[in-house]
Amino acid sequence: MTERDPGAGSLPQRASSEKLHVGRPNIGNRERLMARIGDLLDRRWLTNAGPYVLELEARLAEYLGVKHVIATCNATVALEIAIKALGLEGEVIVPSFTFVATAHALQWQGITPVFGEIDPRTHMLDPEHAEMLITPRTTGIVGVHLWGDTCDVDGLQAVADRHGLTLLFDAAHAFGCSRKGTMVGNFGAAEVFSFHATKFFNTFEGGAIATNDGSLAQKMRLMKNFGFSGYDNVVSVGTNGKMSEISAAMGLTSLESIDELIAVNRRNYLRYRDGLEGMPAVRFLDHHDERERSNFQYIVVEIDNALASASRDDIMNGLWGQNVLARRYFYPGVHNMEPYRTLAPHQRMLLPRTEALVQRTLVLPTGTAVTDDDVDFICRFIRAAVGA
Ligand code: T4K
Repeated sequence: MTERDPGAGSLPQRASSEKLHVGRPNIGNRERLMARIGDLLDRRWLTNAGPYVLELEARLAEYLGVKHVIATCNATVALEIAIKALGLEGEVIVPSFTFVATAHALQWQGITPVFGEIDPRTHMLDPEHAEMLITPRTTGIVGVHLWGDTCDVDGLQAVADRHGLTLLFDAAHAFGCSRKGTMVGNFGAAEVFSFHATKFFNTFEGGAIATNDGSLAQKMRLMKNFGFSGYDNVVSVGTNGKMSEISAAMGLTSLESIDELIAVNRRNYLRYRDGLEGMPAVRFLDHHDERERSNFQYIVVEIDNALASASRDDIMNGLWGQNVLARRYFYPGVHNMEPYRTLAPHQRMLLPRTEALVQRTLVLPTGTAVTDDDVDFICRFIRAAVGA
């Protein structure tokens, strides 16, 4: 802690030594999961469009109200497949304030990610700034929904339409969320979900692509299975993006508990919001809107380093000292990571809002492994640390 800090001695101490994580996996009904695992072992059908994967795809399509869902091994490969199937090339505009996979999925196939600024209110891509970045080489925009909220879908769609660009969404954080009453999964040309262990709805590793475009869905289905259209018949370039049966078994089990998982997240979210209110140095990212659905899967605060007695990093280190493993997602911004930092060093100068935001954000633990007492402790700790 720095000299601005009120002193570790005056900060609350946590009694438990159990670690609290951002992204501690939620586990649904274990008996149902074990029964499904027993079944898949008995069937000796472990992957390659097995019955659980097909059932999960159908249930997800129903839940999202979307025509096609393609289950995948993770969201990164799903993004790569969608980008390839949509024929993106040249330059594609993405926010820098995202998990590095969004940009890597482009760079991996020789496409230049061009980093757009965020709207400081929502932390998501600002359509006006995105429009300023369009060049003759631009073919698309990848919008990213963050924190259980949705980005400015209408604004980005308008920019894409004006310039004949393809719009894809990284919806890794937005499974179970809606915008203007429509579930995420229905926007743009396609949307990609992550079902990684750290997501509130998980399949161990996994992801899915949702789209209402039948021919795009067919293309992506082929691509995720090496381009095979039946035995011995390869009709396109492809990769191995398949979800395994054990992952689908976890997904089906998680889906049965989804309402309870969201209810727990929502309760934690509201408790954090109450516990952190009234501190000028702390902004709780409040995206709660009764008219919309959210998964409430991330608790995000911004610490005003000038107003607080301790900086964001001091507070994070202090929390780690109490076994509360808060995270500073998405520090230091993708444009400051390799290879982007070296390929385009000037981007730093062009993204002042993102540069400021990565110094302020702190993501706090939530989910079924976090108790009311844990939330109360974390709020008390932050209040004491900022000197409120
Ligand atoms: N787009 C966006 C916007 C994303 O956020 C992500 C992934 C993707 C795309 C790509 O999706 P995938 O290809 O992964 O499906 C974690 C996750 O690995 C990553 O999936 C996620 N975003 C990102 C936001 O968070 P790390 O590097 O922070 O993971 P790690 O290992 O530090 O784990 C986070 C915390 O969770 C730790 O405190 C430990 C805890 N944990 C983790 C695992 C795996 C557990 O308690 N149990 C576990 O099994 O990236």
